[in-house]
Amino acid sequence: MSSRGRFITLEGLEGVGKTTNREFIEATLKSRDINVVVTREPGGTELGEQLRHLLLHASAPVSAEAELMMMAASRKQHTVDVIEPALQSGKWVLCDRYADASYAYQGGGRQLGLDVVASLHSLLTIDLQPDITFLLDMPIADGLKRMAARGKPDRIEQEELAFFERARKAYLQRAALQPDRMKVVDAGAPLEQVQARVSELLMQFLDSNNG
Ligand code: Z5A
Repeated sequence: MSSRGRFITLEGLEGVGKTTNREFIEATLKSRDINVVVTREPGGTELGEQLRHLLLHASAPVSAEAELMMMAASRKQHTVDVIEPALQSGKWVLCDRYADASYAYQGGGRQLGLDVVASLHSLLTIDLQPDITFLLDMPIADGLKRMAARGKPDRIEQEELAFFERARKAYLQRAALQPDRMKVVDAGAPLEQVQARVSELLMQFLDSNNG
């Protein structure tokens, strides 16, 4: 039987470079002959991608609670259908956002509170913890500037600055409580510097995980 794979996640606010660094991490893992499944949330399954579309483009109002439950529905399906089977078969999983995002955006940004997010995850037995999380962090205005070039913002991206400030604070508070898992990377630095730091942290992780 193959040993269980490792679960790596990327987190952070808009425009911090999750996609850019995800591609970099994927290439590094592949260069080490690690079989990696790359996926994202919300999304990652057919149902999840349909929920993603609704979450980002719903034309009717979406309550904070409904938003949290749709994120969780996507996460449950994704965990059961994609992430757990991959990890159990020995594959590694690299995921663009996972549960930490709900603590940041719905718990912090939408002000539902962290306990509500934790209770819902517990009710749905979403208890999988990433082995390492890269939290890409930078001032919000700079991230939004990077995103401005991308055209029309989606439903969540249209939120006011205070929403993103609360989400960032929740992310950083969570990282402070779990420093062994959540590695905060200064994402405002030039890309070469960001990737040098991501690479350093990834190498440490690989060395301690037989990668
Ligand atoms: N959401 C939620 O509320 N609750 C949840 O539980 C979950 C998600 C799971 C979708 O996320 C939305 O869902 C998101 C949170 C919410 N909403 N918002 N707002 P997403 O991950 O699909 O969307 P995103 O956060 O907007 O990410 P993104 O658009 O893919 O951006 P990114 O991946 O972080 O950045 P990037 O595409 O890699 O880089 C952006 C640009 O900056 C690009 O031109 C790069 O070339 C450039 N870049 C990257 N790094 C650098 C550096 N270091 N210097 C200069 N330029 C750089």
